[in-house]
Amino acid sequence: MAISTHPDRLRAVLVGVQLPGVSDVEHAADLAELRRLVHTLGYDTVATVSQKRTRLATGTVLGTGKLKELAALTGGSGVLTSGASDRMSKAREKWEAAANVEAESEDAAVEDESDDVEQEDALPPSSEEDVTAGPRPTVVVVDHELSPGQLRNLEKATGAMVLDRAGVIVDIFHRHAKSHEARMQVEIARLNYLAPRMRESTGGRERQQGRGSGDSALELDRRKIRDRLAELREGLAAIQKDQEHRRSARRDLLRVALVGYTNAGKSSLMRALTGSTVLVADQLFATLDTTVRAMQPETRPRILVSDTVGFIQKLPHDLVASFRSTLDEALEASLLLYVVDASDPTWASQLEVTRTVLRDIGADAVPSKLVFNKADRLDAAEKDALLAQHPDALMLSAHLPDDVAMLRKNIIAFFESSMVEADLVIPYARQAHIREVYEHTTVVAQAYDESGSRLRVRGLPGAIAKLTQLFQA
Ligand SMILES: Nc1nc2c(ncn2[C@@H]2O[C@H](COP(=O)(O)OP(=O)(O)OP(=O)(O)O)[C@@H](O)[C@H]2O)c(=O)[nH]1
Ligand SMILES: [Mg+2]
Repeated sequence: MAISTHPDRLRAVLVGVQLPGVSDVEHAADLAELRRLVHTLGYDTVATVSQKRTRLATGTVLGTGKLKELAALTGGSGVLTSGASDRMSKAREKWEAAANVEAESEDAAVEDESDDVEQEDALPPSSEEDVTAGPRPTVVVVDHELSPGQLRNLEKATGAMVLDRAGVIVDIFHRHAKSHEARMQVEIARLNYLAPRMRESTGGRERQQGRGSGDSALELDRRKIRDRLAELREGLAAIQKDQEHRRSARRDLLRVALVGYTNAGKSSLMRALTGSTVLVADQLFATLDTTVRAMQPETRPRILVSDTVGFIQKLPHDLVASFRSTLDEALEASLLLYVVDASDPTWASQLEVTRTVLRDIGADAVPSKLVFNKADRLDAAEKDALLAQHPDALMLSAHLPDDVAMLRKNIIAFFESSMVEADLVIPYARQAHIREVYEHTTVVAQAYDESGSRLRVRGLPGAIAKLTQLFQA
């Protein structure tokens, strides 16, 4: 799979429509998040075009007046006549070349929007933006899912490359995926995202002229995608079977998973708890691979910690589905730590996104603890207010060793509370298996008699039942 080679620091304009039921604050937060996503992709946001509407306009998302305003920034015509340029923008050419997508053109249906003019309350642009300095922006990023037709219409009217939120996320995933498995998962999501956007191009003139029938060329592309998807799914299934194996071997171990919104600090806590060197970065979706490590210093029995991919609002469904191993990791943990960036004013809605995704896969039955991270950025009053609201939550900073020690104690206490004590008799002939006892339990006392060694152990009921069975056999 080709690696995207985005030109450095293209200039982008963000487009958002504030729909009914979305407050000004929420809308601003959505756009701020999109700006961070776009930044992660390596683009600078130089302007934001935002509009209040009762619904998204079918043809271009924006109303006619706002579309003109947008086009004035990018240097496009701002109109959707069939005479508008069909040529791809330079930025899209590069993007599509990097993405291995066929260059296409089309005459998407242009819808009449005359009845669609509504209030056009522009939100004040953020102060960081300066559209007048430097070259014109060549990328338009829309904070909504666009149909393939809307995307093409917007490209025609603006002369810029247009991406929607899902496209941005898919692209970040594509660039950050490291392991073989994550790369396969991302490619599946990416092909699923791209396939319908190719479908719309049936009948493109250039295509028909250049390659014979547009339909058959498209059919060929579609078949290629279908074949590749089948191949990827097969490969992924094989990897996942392998992983299931490993996971089932870990089933009786003590496992805690760090879950939460992207950038909450999961990997930072993973590092602090396990001494591992997983990537920590002030980026969205820094982590796309699930990592499992033993908590350090090691406990008896060992406690395994998993770092997982972060969530985000409006995460394309295919992407969620493709990160199955992260979700499985969460499902099989005995304890979920919901990590929240307490310094982010939108932490509550971020937590809700995490809860919803995990509820959808049935992981809400797993015992969990709320962890307010980045507490070093809060003052005492802010911390007190949060704890008053959530008395059971832990308030800490991944950067403070004392706080991490406190979290560690809490994790250990959680497992302690679900452990039971039992006696195991290990016949002398079976001493080779004693290692497994130490792996899964804490040995409280040990004695020897004629039947073998007698161990008083503490462990999870499931692990003790298995060991008892092992030594009775
Ligand atoms: N001030 C402060 N910054 C933190 C804390 N924990 C993490 N950070 C910073 O927050 C950013 C994101 O941290 P990560 O640990 O990569 O977050 P993550 O949840 O793994 O993010 P993704 O992998 O992108 O989902 C980094 O710049 C960290 O240094 C904290 O307790 N205090
Ligand atoms: Mg991470």
